[in-house]
Amino acid sequence: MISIVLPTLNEAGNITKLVGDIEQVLRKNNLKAELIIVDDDSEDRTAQITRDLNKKYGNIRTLVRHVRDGAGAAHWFGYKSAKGDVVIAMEADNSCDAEDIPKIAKKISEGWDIVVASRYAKGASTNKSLANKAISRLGNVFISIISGIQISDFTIAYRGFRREIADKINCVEKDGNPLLMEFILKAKNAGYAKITEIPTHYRERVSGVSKNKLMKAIPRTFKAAVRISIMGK
Ligand SMILES: Nc1nc2c(ncn2[C@@H]2O[C@H](COP(=O)(O)OP(=O)(O)O)[C@@H](O)[C@H]2O)c(=O)[nH]1
Ligand SMILES: [Mg+2]
Repeated sequence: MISIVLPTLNEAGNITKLVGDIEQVLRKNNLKAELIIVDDDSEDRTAQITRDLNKKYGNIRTLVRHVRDGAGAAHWFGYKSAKGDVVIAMEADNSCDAEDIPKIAKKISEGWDIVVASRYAKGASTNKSLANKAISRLGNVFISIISGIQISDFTIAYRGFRREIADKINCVEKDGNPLLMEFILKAKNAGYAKITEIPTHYRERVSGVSKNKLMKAIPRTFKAAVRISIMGK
């Protein structure tokens, strides 16, 4: 079984379409999955909407946290709560293409430990602004060099991995980008070194607002990357 982890903070305008898209892809590809919504007590009734969606689909678990300590912490909580053998994490703002779910699952079943849906791999696309893309790409090249991991996107939420990795490592970062990077580097250090990527088509959210504070996230991501690569923790 696959556990699909979706952290949400005020995604009422996005979650119904996303869940519908995911359920359709699962059905079409004969995949068995649970959807784990990690909601940080959104004001816009996101949790209530997903509980209602469960009445229709029956495979959705809504977990509500009453701390708001970041998208990274929410992801980590979702990873740890997963019951499937394979975890696939996504953003909940319709920026990730659900059609990649079977491709990621297939790669894991072929023996890969982590499969990242990269915005920068050959054949991928993203509508990020040019400046934003340049900074992100440069940062990712740096992380790839210091970690020795040959992928092009360490800070994308969209990835699949073996569930057991979340038991073998301990992630401490709270913000989104640092945690997403930390997970991959610590997994490699713990021996889960079969890490690969597939190209994805990433579209920035149309509904709702971004909660990512890049000016804070960028230095934290670098600091954590250096710390993990050099000190191993
Ligand atoms: N549970 C939870 N989810 C969050 C939090 N911050 C962001 N998210 C979710 O994480 C995903 C990515 O966040 P987003 O704001 O789109 O960041 P961006 O894509 O980097 O601009 C979305 O699904 C958000 O709803 C948070 O503090 N708690
Ligand atoms: Mg987003």
